[in-house]
Amino acid sequence: MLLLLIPPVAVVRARNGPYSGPVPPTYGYDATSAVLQRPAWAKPRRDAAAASAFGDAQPECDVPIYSLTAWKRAHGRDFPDHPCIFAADASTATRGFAAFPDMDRFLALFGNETVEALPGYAQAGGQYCAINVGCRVKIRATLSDLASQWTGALAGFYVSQFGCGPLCERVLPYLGVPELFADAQPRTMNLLVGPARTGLPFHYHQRTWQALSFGRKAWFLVPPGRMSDDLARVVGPRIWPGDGFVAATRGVPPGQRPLRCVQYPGEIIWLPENWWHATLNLDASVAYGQKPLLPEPGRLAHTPDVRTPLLTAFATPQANLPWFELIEIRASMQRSGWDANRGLALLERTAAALHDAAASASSLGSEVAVIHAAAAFGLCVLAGSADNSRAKHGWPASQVATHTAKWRRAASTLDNATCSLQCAENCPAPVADDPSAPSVL
Ligand SMILES: O=C(O)CCC(=O)C(=O)O
Repeated sequence: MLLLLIPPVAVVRARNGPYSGPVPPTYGYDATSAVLQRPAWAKPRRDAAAASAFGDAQPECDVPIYSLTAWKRAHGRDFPDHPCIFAADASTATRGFAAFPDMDRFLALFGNETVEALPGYAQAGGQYCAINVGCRVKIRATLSDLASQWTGALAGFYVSQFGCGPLCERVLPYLGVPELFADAQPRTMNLLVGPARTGLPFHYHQRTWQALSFGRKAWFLVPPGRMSDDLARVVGPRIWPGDGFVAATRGVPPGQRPLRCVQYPGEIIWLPENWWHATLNLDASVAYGQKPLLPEPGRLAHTPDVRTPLLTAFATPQANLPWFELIEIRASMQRSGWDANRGLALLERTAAALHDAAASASSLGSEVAVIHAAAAFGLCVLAGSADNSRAKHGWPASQVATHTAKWRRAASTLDNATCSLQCAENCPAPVADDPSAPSVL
């Protein structure tokens, strides 16, 4: 069946009512005694002698790896005040861990569910799709149809659900909540399904835990408020997919690159609030988790001996109103009463920074094609935003057109295919060889 390109308004609506499908198989997880007989596929974390998944001589995980049981013994119900991994054992395992040994099994169970998927660059923690422009690059299809094109046209299209839609409702009975988090009221549920090389660009939010059923997932972390301009240029918060920037982090020390950790099946990652994070699936994977409220406000363990060393390499404070914070940029335009000159200047600054960061991709050792696609998408979004302000807030048409034509031309030159998707009929011909190509951008 052909996949449809859909307008941004289509939303998968959650079905109400309890799950009434077949009882999930348990595959060795004995729910009554909570004893996990590790299935054969649940390989141990890693062989100490094995090469790092990041391809350099540095440790594969910069954050502590705890036994959940030992953490609980030491800290009771307090959550860690720093990012960590809880190692796979009976205390982290759920039926989901045991029931989905691989993507084939997951698709056999849930492939008929309709899902929405976006390329990594359009996920962006919602930013680039949240400024009233809409993501034309979103697709809606059954999970099986989507998966059939993961090695082709839809490589990079990732299912990331943070509200519980039909797929999540059917998967939920297979999942459990590890004891440490069982008392905490969840704000939202995470369900992420994708092939290797998918993931989310850097973003941050409230505290979160996330378990992995199968596959390996690389996490990149930057402490709260410490996304410096230099770091941002490498990792392109909100917009560069992990497969765009990962090569640029190879062999570089933390601080000049994010902290990193590879999560393995059955492990849980914990992130306190406001830690910047991005992901890159190293294999096809299914992950699930929750963003919990604390059992009691403020109950984070106080462990400066662990937390402080994780922060020290990131000394530079985060830039004020950085180019990547589109929601903040939009709020600033709103505060100025949608003043056209100020708004266009802000969008121009954002477009220029985006373009400059894309232009430095090759010198940084990033994956140029991936970064250029992301930047092309972003420039189209900025142009769409200016057009919307013309229509809604009376920005002068000729002034807007001068800027948007330039941004769209730059988008087309960076990646014409992505420009055609997001700028659609407004995407001009590329001008790669034009020496008078936009100098501002
Ligand atoms: O698992 C992923 O790919 C991303 C999850 C994430 O970033 C989140 O839950 O906020």
